[in-house]
Amino acid sequence: MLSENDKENLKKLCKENRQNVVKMVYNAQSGHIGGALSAADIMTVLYHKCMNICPKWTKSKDFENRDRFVLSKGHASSILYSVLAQLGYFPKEELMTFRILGSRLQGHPVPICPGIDVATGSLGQGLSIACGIASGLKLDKNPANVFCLMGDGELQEGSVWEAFMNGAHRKLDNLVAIIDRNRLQIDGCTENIKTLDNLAEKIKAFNWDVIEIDGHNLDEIYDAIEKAKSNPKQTVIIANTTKGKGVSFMENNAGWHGKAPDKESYERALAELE
Ligand SMILES: Cc1ncc(C[n+]2csc(CCOP(=O)(O)OP(=O)(O)O)c2C)c(N)n1
Repeated sequence: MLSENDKENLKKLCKENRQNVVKMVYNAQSGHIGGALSAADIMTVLYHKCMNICPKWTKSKDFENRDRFVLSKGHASSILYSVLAQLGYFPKEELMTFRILGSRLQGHPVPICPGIDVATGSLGQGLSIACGIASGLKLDKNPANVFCLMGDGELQEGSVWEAFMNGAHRKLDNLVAIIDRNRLQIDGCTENIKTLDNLAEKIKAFNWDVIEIDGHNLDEIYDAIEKAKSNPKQTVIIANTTKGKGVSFMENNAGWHGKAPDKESYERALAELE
């Protein structure tokens, strides 16, 4: 359980992260808002409360043993950059270089950016990469955990299921996969495009433990991640979320998947996030 103090701090950080996402995409006039806002609470709790990381660690035992993160839904990079800036991986001012040619904050994450280990964005690959990292860490007897955030539309890629099979075969109890179950993908509802329900049963059939939560409830996010970390079996957290969460006219609207706001929408969005 999070303390009341923790929760208050996290709420402020979540709010700042949502504001940053909107500002970055507006400033760049391109980027993915909906799936960044749906993942904002998950990313804030994960990075601020659950991961063993520190921007100051370099080439040390601590650095070797740091937890790893793979943003499989790489298009939601703005939320990852915002969290990394909060933690001090780079100055917050750099957020406004998002998607500008030559910036370290490219539209999809690349390891030239401090705090990022893996280039992602081609959907369907992240869980395989996370399985590889988790296998390597186990071989090295390294105690680090690996976290991988996936989109639900992304699960329609067959390679994800190959990775589920692999993770169970290799007994990767150091791997936690989190699914941002916002039920929308680029052009509509996941259930209309290629149904995923009953998702928990499907994943359990691949021999993973499943924890299902409200992905906007800070306590539930924290408890699920902590439980998954100590679970002696590979775990998937299905986080039920709302795409565009926090901005009423973006919520549950696939049209805001990858669209930049104009000045009026930008001002309305920021007013709602105040
Ligand atoms: C292999 C691949 N195909 C297509 C795309 C383009 N694309 C970017 S985001 C997206 C939709 C992803 O939906 P989902 O995984 O549900 O993400 P979320 O709704 O959380 O943003 C698509 C098709 C891509 N990045 N990679």
